[in-house]
Amino acid sequence: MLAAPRGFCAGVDRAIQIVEQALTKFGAPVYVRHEIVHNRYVVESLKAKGAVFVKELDEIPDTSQPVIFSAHGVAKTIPEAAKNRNMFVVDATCPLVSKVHIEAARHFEQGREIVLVGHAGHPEVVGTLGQLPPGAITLIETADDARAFEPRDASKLAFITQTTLSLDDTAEIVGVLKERFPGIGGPVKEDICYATTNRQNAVKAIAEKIDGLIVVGGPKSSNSLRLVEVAERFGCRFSVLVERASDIPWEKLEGVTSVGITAGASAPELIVEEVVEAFRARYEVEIEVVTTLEERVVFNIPRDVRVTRTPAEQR
Ligand code: 0O3
Ligand code: SF4
Repeated sequence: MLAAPRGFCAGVDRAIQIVEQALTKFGAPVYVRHEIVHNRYVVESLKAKGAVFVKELDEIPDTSQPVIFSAHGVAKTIPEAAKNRNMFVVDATCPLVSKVHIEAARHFEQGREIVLVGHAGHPEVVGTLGQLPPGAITLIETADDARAFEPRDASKLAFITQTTLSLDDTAEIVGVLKERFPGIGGPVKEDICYATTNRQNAVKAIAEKIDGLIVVGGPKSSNSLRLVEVAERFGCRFSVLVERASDIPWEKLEGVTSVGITAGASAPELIVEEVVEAFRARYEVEIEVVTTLEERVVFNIPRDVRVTRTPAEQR
């Protein structure tokens, strides 16, 4: 069973297009801070076209070539450092991550203490925490953290979340916060994006009908890891993350008759096809696509790097 929606979301598609179009427009090298998205195949393909990936800006020589920030977003200090070095910055932060940054700034201006629900050390969390001065945002990771959290003033509190979290875990954490602090400000539910939501729901829709789930995605990809968890929690006998077809643990598939396949928001469909082909090489395969919803979200490419016209401009 092929879950749908799966694979690239609008933010990932936009981020990859930004690198590709920057390469077309300005030639190589184009510098990218952090993996543009958490997928080795995507990163290696862009490297082969002339993208140079760095961890930090100080690894980049003085240059007038584009410097691209990854889809996960960056702390305020990063564009400041780039400006000091007169870098030509193109920001590939997903607009739905930027939206959370704007919410954080708004709460801060209104004098609220902010709780961020997310995973410590993840680049999106580092970027969101770095939107405001140290101490303005407290990170909480679990429902127990939410139970233990002591605000400075419970009447001036707000929450925001990472975009790629588990819907169920986050509902529990937000539930604890709302119960303890009924006046807490924040989004209606959380800041988990449409793509994360739809991919988790698509897995839930097939979980009871399959013996196990293969999730195509990178080991650092938060949204992909959440898909593995969803299948485990909804009763699949096994649920595994694979970067390529060669990672499929065939020994776990003994006696299995029905397998689900999905892909995280940063995983190319080409690898889903590679996985399906690997099954065809070993089994007689019958494919059923289970579509829970059609996605139509598209984000524009920044003008600075755009070589193709937007759909609106083509009209
Ligand atoms: O945030 P996550 O680890 O899931 O990142 P990926 O795998 O690169 O997918 C894109 C999602 C993103 C940029 C943040 O929402
Ligand atoms: Fe944007 Fe969601 Fe995709 Fe992240 S997973 S890049 S927030 S659309």
